[in-house]
Amino acid sequence: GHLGAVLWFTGLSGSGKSTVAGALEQALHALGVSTYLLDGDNVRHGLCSDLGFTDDDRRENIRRVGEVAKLMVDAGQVVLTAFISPHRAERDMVRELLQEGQFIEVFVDTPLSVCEARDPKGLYKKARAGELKNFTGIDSEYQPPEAPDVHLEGEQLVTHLVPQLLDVMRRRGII
Ligand code: GGZ
Repeated sequence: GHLGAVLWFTGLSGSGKSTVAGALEQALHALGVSTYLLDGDNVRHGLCSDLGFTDDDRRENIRRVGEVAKLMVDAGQVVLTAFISPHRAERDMVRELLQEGQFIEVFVDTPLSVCEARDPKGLYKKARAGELKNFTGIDSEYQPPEAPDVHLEGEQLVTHLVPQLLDVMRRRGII
């Protein structure tokens, strides 16, 4: 069996949060661990479809995701979340919602220059052109974690990053 926990991925748009979380999810499934991945794709179209990207809206987005993650952890799930979650205060708020050891903050540390070069959806280009306002890293702040539980070098391959995460989960007795 396994214990409920949240692996909270934070990082810039294009940093690789969803990619790493998705690869971890595959590895966990192979071990028989039941998981759920929360990200913008399944949250911002439904639960948070009324929210945009002002500081207040991002705060409310993260608050709701935190509360949902807490319910899922109570149900024994391993929850993976992939949101920019740019503010320390909100990430700390989610940490406070959960029991000691149930919240694992994973910083996907990919330099802005690399995220911008990747620009998979062309959003950085739009932000630089002034067509997209409040874009994280351009004209909206990203506050990097000061003491993340896991600090990933986001430029490395997922095949290298996933084992690091599995190790942390084993050491914490989650799997
Ligand atoms: C940042 C934005 C913005 C702005 C749209 N700023 O790379 P993506 O496209 O797929 O992921 C980004 C996603 C960020 O949503 P989150 O819910 O993770 O943000 S937060 O945690 O701050 O609430 C990006 C897209 O939405 N996107 N506009 N202005 N990212």
